[in-house]
Amino acid sequence: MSTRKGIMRFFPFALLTLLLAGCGEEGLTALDPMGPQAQWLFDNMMLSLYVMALVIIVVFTLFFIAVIKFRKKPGDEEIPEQVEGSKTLELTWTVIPILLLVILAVPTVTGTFMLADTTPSGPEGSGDSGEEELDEDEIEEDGVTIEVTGHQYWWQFDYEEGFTAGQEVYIPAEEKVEFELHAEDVIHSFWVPALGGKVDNVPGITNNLWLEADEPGVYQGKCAELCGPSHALMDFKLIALDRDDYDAWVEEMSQDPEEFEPAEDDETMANQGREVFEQEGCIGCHAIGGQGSEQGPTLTNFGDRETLAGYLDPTDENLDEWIRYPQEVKQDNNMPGFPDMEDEDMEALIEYLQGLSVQD
Ligand code: HEC
Ligand SMILES: [Cu+2]
Repeated sequence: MSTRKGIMRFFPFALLTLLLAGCGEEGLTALDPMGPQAQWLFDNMMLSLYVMALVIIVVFTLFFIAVIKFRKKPGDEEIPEQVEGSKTLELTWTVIPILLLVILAVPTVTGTFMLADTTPSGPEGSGDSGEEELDEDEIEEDGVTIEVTGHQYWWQFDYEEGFTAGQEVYIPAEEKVEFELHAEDVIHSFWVPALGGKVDNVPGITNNLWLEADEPGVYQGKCAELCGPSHALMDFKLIALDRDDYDAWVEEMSQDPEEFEPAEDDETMANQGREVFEQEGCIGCHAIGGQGSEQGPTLTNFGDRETLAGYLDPTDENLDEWIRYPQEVKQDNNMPGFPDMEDEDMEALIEYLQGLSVQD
């Protein structure tokens, strides 16, 4: 084999390496677990990897020993002694795989029950201390359950306190949080790789999932079920806050609708923007502070968004482009464009939307 051929043989592997390098999108990895569920998945993956590696090493070592030791040597003319059947060997290669399967099955089965119990933990955390049992009533009161609805191509999060958030789901850190998954139109899948496995959002069905973040932070989420032309852009964020900050956020989000209106002074840009928002019919699809329709993502805390439409930087320029030509930014999404909006109106509208914040 020429050197050149040798190199060509490795070409597919080189290509694969390049492809796999693409798997490094910021925060979208299950190999850096940031919560107990993700940790469990990771540990199980490593366990099965070790078991498989062990099997491969043992089998291939025996195979090569056999091939090398018993190959035909110069001068070997006679057929060697033929051995058939060996009870010891048969038993060995039956019992060892059974043991290996048990080693894999025990953590898998116990973990499956652990994953299936989606009861939220409340502020006590998920540590399974005996005391937790005693406080069960309290836990039910304090534990956080969030309804998640997948839409083409955005996410809606309904909280028990009665308010709605769009695109970004806030949870308290160090607590087991329950998610009830629904879909409005087609099947989507809710996935925060750093925190746990994905579970499908299926129209007409409620699926349950729990996740816990070990520490406060912003975690990248993604729709993991092909749901249409803009499926790949159906990203979201999971934002874990300390319990106190989370409680403060919930309180801000639950305020009366009037609290989200710009101050009374008619001259401000934000006030003009609010008028444009009503006149152009944005309010027919977007609610703010619970006021308006929820056909599109709620904009109550739009000014706090990490992204625009799930994946863009929320700059004024991007917002302008989005409002005028949403179909070019996110193909097939359900927002109509406003290409002819007056610059002055647009400026006021942007000012108003960017100012919608519930954080200091
Ligand atoms: C017919 C319903 C409809 C109307 C009218 C509408 N929108 Fe939307 N809007 C949507 C939908 C649906 C989305 C989600 C698109 C996606 O990401 O798939 C959206 C997304 C947005 C977003 C991004 C939200 C986020 O969280 O990133 C902004 C901002 C927005 N719209 C502003 C406006 C403004 C301003 C107007 C009025 C000028 C308006 N919309 C009119 C349906 C509508
Ligand atoms: Cu989707």
